[in-house]
Amino acid sequence: MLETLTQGFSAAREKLAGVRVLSEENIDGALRDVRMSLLEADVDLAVVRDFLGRVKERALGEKVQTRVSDASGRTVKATPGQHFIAICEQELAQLMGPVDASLARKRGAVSIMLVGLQGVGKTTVAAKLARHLQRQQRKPLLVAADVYRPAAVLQLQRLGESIEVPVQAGAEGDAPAAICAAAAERARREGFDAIVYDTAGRLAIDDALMTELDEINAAVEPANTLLVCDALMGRDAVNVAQAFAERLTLDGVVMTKLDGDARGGAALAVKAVTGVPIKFLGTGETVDRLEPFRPEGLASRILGMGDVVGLVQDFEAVVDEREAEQAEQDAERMLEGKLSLDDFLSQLKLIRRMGPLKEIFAKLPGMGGFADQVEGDELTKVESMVHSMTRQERGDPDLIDKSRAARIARGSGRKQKEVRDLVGRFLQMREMMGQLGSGGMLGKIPGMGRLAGAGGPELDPAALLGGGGGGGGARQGKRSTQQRRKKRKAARKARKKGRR
Ligand SMILES: Nc1nc2c(ncn2[C@@H]2O[C@H](COP(=O)(O)OP(=O)(O)OP(=O)(O)O)[C@@H](O)[C@H]2O)c(=O)[nH]1
Ligand SMILES: [Mg+2]
Repeated sequence: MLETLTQGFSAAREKLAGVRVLSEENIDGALRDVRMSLLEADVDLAVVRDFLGRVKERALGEKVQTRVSDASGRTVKATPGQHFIAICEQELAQLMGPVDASLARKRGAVSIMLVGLQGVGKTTVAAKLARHLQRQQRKPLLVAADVYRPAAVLQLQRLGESIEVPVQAGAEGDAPAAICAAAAERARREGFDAIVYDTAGRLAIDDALMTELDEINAAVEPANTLLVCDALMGRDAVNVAQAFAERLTLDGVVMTKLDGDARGGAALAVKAVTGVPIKFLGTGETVDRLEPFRPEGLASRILGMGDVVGLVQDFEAVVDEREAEQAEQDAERMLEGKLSLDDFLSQLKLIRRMGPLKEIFAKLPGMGGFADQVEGDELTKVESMVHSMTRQERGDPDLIDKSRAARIARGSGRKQKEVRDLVGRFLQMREMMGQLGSGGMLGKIPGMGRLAGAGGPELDPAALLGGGGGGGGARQGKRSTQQRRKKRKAARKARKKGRR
């Protein structure tokens, strides 16, 4: 996802690595790489020109502060290269934002009409949104208003079944607007407080399509009209969005298939060109692969700095309170270099529930390379090997010599080499964790700042720019995680009190 852009910014960062002052010359050099990657990512030309102009102007015009306070108030050194990247991060976020990913309501109910060309993911998004609304304690109704493809209704019904959301469809010959009006009526009658209308797609924008959407619009007056766009379409997605925006009042865009696209230019340019903000990202085929859009998060990911706030949100979506506490304790032990193979296994299992590992690691600064090692059946293999170890070995894998490895391999039905690889990988990871613990990235992980020893934390770009604009995502996350932790503590106390 978005690798093309990340490569461009990495190249720029490298070019500026040893630079003492930002000059027109070295900025131009760095921006050349950025320009190339933006164009390769299929970002609209005018948007590219604008973006580069703004970054250059700021990079030249702003005095580079070499000493700034980081999130914890410590004074740290900043380099001109870091300053440049911080400007890029803010400008990227600005380009895509501001975004309010919440959904509008009418008379207390959330209603959403989904529109878009054929095959972009409308039906999938309908189910994903229903799931999203369910998570917010709403009771959604799905409406199949695609009357042209017989399979379309079936598709939505299957999706609805999988998340236990009822699907309203019409009888043969019903007009889409009539189906939607009947569904709206049923929603009111039966107490549904959210409704999602899945409409038909066309190969191109034509009058018949627009008239049909106008009719549905007039019949049910949805509180939200969202355009579904396919990231794979690149710049075409932006053109389509423009055309829809000219005919319909759009409240937002859902950008789908971001998982299948290395370029991501559409995500960057759609707001700048059409004025319509992205509200959600679709990052996979299954119903839980929908993310409320956070421009700062995407900007940070594009710059190769991960998206720790997004990661924490993913994490909190899948774990309960007890697991969150456990994970926090594990993390503390990890950083003290006390990670055992048991901890490792339970962490892996927890992480697996958060979604495809490639994506999770993409949100962790510098961890992208680890994904393949734990993908697929690997987890089951790891599990069987760990279970064949003695308690002592799990706690102290350094003990595992050749003869122990042979025994573990026999016990788990794996090869000796696999056992050795696992131990090697584990030790490598533990070492990495140790390095993280002594400063660096952990300063930026919400709730872990205090664990990041004396090694001088990495810079939060927002700190460089006085915290204004789009940066500072990580710090926001830190604050809210601490708040949540406090809340959990308070809740525990209250429960204890109640039992007495
Ligand atoms: N990888 C990936 N695939 C997606 C995503 N969203 C949808 N798809 C796939 O894209 C294909 C089309 O999705 P649909 O939801 O049927 O698209 P649609 O817009 O309803 O299509 P029509 O009703 O024919 O216009 C399906 O195979 C989906 O599984 C996504 O975010 N990532
Ligand atoms: Mg469909």
